[in-house]
Amino acid sequence: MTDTPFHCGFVAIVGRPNVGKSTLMNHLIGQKVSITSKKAQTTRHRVNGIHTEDTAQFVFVDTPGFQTFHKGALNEVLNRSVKETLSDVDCVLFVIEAMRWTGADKELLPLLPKHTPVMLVINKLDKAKDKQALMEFIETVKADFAFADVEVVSAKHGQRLAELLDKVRPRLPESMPLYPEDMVTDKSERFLAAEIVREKLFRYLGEELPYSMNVEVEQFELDGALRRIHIAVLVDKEGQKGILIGKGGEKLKKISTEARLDMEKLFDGKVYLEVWVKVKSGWADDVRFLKEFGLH
Ligand SMILES: Nc1nc2c(ncn2[C@@H]2O[C@H](COP(=O)(O)OP(=O)(O)OP(=O)(O)O)[C@@H](O)[C@H]2O)c(=O)[nH]1
Ligand SMILES: [Mg+2]
Repeated sequence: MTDTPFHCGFVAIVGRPNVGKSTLMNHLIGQKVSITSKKAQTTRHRVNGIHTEDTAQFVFVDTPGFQTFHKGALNEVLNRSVKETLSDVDCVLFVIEAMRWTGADKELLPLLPKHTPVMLVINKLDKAKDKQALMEFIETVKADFAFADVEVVSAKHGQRLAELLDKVRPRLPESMPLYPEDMVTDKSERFLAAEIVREKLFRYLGEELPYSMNVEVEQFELDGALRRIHIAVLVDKEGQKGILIGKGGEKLKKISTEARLDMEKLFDGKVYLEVWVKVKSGWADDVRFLKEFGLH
């Protein structure tokens, strides 16, 4: 019998906002550890998602969508996070949307590493109805960069993810696993709890509002099998507080209930969750404040 060597390595997932990077990572690891939404720039923190097989361990690094169109302290911090990730991985998944090869995608090409394999991952395959047009689209994109490989997937519908893993696996270096086999993320439950609340803000509030809010865990306690979690949502202005709370407290209640259900699923146990709102002004452009939240 020959011993198959174990492979383990880091795989960065990068791309412009909203192409489906976080959805892809969640489906690759089979658990929802990175938040997703229809709005661009949902992801603000790097999140590692771990997928372990008999002979390989993939450590995916989900990154914030890279963009330079809107300047500001927050974007600079997010973009730096992407650049740092790219310098230190074994393989890169460069994600784009099927049939959309935009200026914002191309902007990222100069940042891609030269000595690390970069795979082109064309997501949202379910939206591309015309096969011939898709083939031509792939050729157009391939002409712009020396990709190590190409795969077409639908993250949301779990299509062709096994094929993608097959292409990434041989790129991982020979190494012992870095994490226990049942571990799906390196992030703490405390971090994940705050992220889940942030996801609900993105899902249930209007276009602009969630970007000016932040979320802070004020208490996280284990009481037997029960987790007691208190979370504050920090808003810029008094008026935003009213919108978030909603008529008769309905909106905040919906947000907390959905967040609690997601936490119970992810933590596999009962959660007692309290969410409240605090006013804090001017955070979006205050780098010092971003640092307090570990975003630097
Ligand atoms: N139709 C379709 N939609 C998808 C697919 N994958 C992701 N989406 C949707 O695309 C939107 C963005 O998904 P995210 O995973 O949050 O995208 P992201 O690239 O992580 O975005 P940022 O974190 O903002 O950069 C969500 O509404 C997803 O449901 C897919 O395969 N097909
Ligand atoms: Mg994301």
